[in-house]
Amino acid sequence: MAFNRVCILFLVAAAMSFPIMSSATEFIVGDDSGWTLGFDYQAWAEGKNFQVGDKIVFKYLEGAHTVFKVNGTGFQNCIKPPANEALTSGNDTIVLATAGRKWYICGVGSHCDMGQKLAITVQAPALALSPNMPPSPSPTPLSGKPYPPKVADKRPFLMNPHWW
Ligand SMILES: *[C@@H]1O[C@H](CO)[C@@H](O)[C@H](O)[C@H]1NC(C)=O
Ligand SMILES: *[C@@H]1O[C@H](CO)[C@@H](O)[C@H](O)[C@H]1NC(C)=O
Ligand SMILES: [Cu+2]
Repeated sequence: MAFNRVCILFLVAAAMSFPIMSSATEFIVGDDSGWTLGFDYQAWAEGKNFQVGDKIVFKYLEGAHTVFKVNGTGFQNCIKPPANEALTSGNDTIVLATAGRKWYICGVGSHCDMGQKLAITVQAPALALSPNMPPSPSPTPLSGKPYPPKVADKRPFLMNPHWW
């Protein structure tokens, strides 16, 4: 019985964790607006759950914008890295490989100063089959019951040999 319960628990845990582990989410930055001026990317990012392994895609008309990955200072002050570090395809896919805060800015003109910048926080993946799984809730025999008589035993009346 206990074995079966552990099996069921295992299957439930596996079913719940596998979609998280195997299917990465692809976020289109700005959704239908894409990567552009006059869009609030902080509002867009708010409440979204970015996980390691997910992708973000910057979509824009090639030549109209670019994407630089920067650090927090570069984000704050719109410091553009060397031009050869820019993503310029208009369909720039970035795999979120590590957890933590990530910052992106547009490198065209003063677009970053005008607000074309994105900061996100990437979450570490949830561990699925860790050895720290919660213990099985299957009932174990209670040792050290406060009262010696087993009158309070939860087994059905007819199955309790102590009544006979
Ligand atoms: C942020 O990046 C700039 C280059 O763009 C670099 O000079 C600076 O040291 C970095 N700051 C930190 C805190 O890593
Ligand atoms: C954008 O890039 C992704 C792969 O990163 C590709 O699957 C998709 O077809 C591309 N879309 C366009 C419009 O080029
Ligand atoms: Cu731009």
